[in-house]
Amino acid sequence: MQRIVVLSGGIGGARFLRGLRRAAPDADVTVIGNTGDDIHLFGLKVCPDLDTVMYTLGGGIHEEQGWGRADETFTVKEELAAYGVGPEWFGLGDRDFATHVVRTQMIAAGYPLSAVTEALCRRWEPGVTLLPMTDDRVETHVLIDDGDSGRKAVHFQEYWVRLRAAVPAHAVVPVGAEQSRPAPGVLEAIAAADVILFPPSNPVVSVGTILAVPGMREAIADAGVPVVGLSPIVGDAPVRGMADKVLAAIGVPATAAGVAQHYGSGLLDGWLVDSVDAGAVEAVEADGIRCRAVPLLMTDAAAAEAMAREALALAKEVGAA
Ligand code: FO1
Repeated sequence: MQRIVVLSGGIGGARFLRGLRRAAPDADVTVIGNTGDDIHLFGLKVCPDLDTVMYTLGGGIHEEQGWGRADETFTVKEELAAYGVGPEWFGLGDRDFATHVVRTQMIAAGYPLSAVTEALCRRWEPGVTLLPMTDDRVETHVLIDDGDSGRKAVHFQEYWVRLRAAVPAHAVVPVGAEQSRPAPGVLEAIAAADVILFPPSNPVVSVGTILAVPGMREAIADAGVPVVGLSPIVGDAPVRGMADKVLAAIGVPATAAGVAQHYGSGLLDGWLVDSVDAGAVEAVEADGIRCRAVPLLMTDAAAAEAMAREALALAKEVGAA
């Protein structure tokens, strides 16, 4: 059985994984999920990227929105607001709240996040093994302007959701990453993998944060198996979200080739760019990364499945080389 490891953020990663499950229904898929987006709100631990993967693969996601639950209501949020308790800018729905209550209760009882995630997945049956990148607390902060001359760090969700990434990001810092350790099963899954995939997730705040966990990069490089990524940038703009804003913060051009070069040939063996970026293939290959141009817009599950097939085909090709 083919063992596939995927480093995933939220919406883009989750939709790609749905395609991968269709493309390789018999594969043993382990997802290493970003937890740098996690936030504590109302005394509860919220893990947006883990939940987005879990709900998307488990059939509970709000399809159009890409995050949160389908058929959601917001009574608890409204009641909290009536008490003057915020933040109001983060949309936590009633159904979603239940997930965070269970998670927080289990963590308070002493269970690590990896065990909690496993327990939550027992309900959702995502068809993959979903592991948080770490059980330790890592929180992505973004450095923005404050007043005339100062700067301040805000939580990634405040930058992303409240500020809609509309202000310049001067730095992106995964606070706590340096001291974190990969969660149980993460290094083992990488070492046992036949293929490692980087879905079209945010290269800075999703895949980049996972790679910031000590030991992760080395484990991937040492696995000695094909590592193939898919560009989240199509035609010089992010497919979703505001990846260009955080790429600027780390000085990486928001282009399909720029992201491949940022990961580098030390990590990546293969890279898929969208057909409109076919002109980037030569530059990526010149950097020692095998590159193909294929359609990369996940307009529906069939398109995501086709992308996953292309990624596995490229992995096979670089593996045979
Ligand atoms: N994204 C938004 O744009 N607005 C929201 O109010 C919001 C709430 C939210 C609640 C739970 C959850 O799991 C995700 C949520 N997201 C929301 C998505 C999230 O902010 C980001 O898209 C991811 O963290 C980036 O991967």
